[in-house]
Amino acid sequence: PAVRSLIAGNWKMNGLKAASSELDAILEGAAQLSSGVDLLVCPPATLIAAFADRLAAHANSALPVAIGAQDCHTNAAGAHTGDISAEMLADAGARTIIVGHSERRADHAETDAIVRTKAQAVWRAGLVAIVCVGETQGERNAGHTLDVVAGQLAGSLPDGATAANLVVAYEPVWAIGTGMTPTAADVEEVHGFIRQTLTQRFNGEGERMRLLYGGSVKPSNASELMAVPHVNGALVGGASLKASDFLAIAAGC
Ligand code: G2H
Repeated sequence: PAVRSLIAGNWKMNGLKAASSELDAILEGAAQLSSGVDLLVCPPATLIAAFADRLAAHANSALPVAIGAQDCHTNAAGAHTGDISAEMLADAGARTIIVGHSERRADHAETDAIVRTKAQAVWRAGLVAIVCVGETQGERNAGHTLDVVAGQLAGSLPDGATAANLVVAYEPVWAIGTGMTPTAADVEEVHGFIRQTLTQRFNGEGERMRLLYGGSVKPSNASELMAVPHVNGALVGGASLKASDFLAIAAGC
């Protein structure tokens, strides 16, 4: 089935208030994109409310752009110093939340069970979850890529996922921020496997879920990666910080 593409920018821990000029440039460029592409900008939490307000105030209210977040706590509120709930992010104007990024899994010891609970928290707040999976270099070298991805999908995705509430991002850990990318054939193998797994578990919904590739996506490699079967967009880190690069990636789908 035809699936709209999604180009999601994960700004990670980058961006001060002055970066709203990049958002403005993205909003201007978005009007020029083909109608089959949606854009998502996930700035640090400190900028979400301001970015959402800026998007809402834009003269063109039909822009295919949304603001998202990079993580959330599992609970809605409570004694969790420094944490932010999905409900708070929704209140600030986020429409989508990334959960289980490999940097969260590595830096904050997030297990599949935690990621699954976070995805449920995202849904509790009425938002869309982007759940990330992907193997390390060692796991790929050992020939375990599909086993690792299968385990992460089984453990990180809650029951009740639909094409409307879940996006899956395949991000090989060794390709993140390194400039190295898997070959198109490698991406096709993993995305085909993810599609098959999602369809077995979620039936027709799994056929229509958006599957993003992430890891060193940039304007020069985006069109080749986006043309791979079962790649429905990209999760872009470093290259999403510059509006012109982010828009060039979106133009390549
Ligand atoms: C992978 C990606 C965005 P980058 O983490 O999630 O980052 O494009 O910088 O490799």
